Amino acid sequence: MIKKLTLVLILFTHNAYAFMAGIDERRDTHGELEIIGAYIPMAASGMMNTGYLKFKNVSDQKIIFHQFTSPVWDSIEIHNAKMGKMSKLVILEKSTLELKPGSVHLMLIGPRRDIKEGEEILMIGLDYNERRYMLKFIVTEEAAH
Ligand SMILES: [Cu+2]
Repeated sequence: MIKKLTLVLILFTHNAYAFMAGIDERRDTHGELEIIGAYIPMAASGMMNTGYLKFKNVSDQKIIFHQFTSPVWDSIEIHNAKMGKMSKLVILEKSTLELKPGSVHLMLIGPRRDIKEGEEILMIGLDYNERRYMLKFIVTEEAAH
């Protein structure tokens, strides 16, 4: 029940944001991609932040991201488990893709300000059809070492 509520909230915020930002509604996602449990753990001092989440593509077409942006970082890279930069992120039709520690992740580079635990941070993912997907992350406590 809580998960359903969260999803509704994200969709509502998405539409409101799209409206405010003047994003072309025809390029909006219309719920074909679910964003589950997106989080950014606090990093140890001097370490870069990373973003994790699970994508669920409920549409019958693959979604290929090639860019992620956020007002909080200068750039966001898609990295594989060995910190190698990937040019794209493919989420096959009717399937899920999880970005998690020790695997594919988003590398958040060049922070423009400090972040704090419990904060919500927005990111925009851009796919090859130039469609924008809004991702909402929550900042969590630093992962145990
Ligand atoms: Cu990395």
